[in-house]
Amino acid sequence: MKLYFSPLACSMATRIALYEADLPAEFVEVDPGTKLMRDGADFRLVYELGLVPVLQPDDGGDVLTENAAVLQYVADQRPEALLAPTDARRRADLHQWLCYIGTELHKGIFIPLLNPEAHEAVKSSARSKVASRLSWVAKRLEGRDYLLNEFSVADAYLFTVLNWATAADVDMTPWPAIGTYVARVSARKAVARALNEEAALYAAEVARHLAKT
Ligand SMILES: N[C@@H](CCC(=O)N[C@@H](CS)C(=O)NCC(=O)O)C(=O)O
Repeated sequence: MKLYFSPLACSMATRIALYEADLPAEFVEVDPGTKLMRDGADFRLVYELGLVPVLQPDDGGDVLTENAAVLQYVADQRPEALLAPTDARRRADLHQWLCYIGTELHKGIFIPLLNPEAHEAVKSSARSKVASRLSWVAKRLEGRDYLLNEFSVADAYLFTVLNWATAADVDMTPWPAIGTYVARVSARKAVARALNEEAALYAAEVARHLAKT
């Protein structure tokens, strides 16, 4: 498998899933600003929208896009890693959380707050949703270690998105259950490895941009 990713972007969830499942993969870095890969090739020739994650499965078929689809596909490549439930009801619970994270948190809150070009009205609308959307997550996590009790790809995605809180100026202190959860997830070996590697790649990406200015 080949994962097209940008450092510390939502694609980090798939790196976490790959490490959790101990699946071999090639990682291809995409600069989110220029849409170029490290060899200078245009990522938009891989996926015309220029969004990560993109996964090239080993089956020679089309690339796979969208976090919810990519994460479930990776989980299904190594069922014994138990990263996604197999029975229909529990798989629907997983799907529910992947959609919630993707729409209510990732796109609904964090993308507008992280976008320096977003109009203040857009940011203000995103800020107005923070308390309700994170309270719902915190309520779910009370008395549970992970969203579905056991670690799943939904936790890989939620952790990746919550990792943007400082950069987005989202204060998490009203939700101690989320703080405890983030500490629990970041203590996992696969998660710590993914985060350390992507933080180093992100720092290198920033340095390359600064060198050009
Ligand atoms: N709906 C897509 C969204 C993916 C997405 O927004 N990726 C961001 C990184 S977190 C990206 O590639 N942004 C670059 C851009 O907007 O040009 C999914 O869930 O996979």
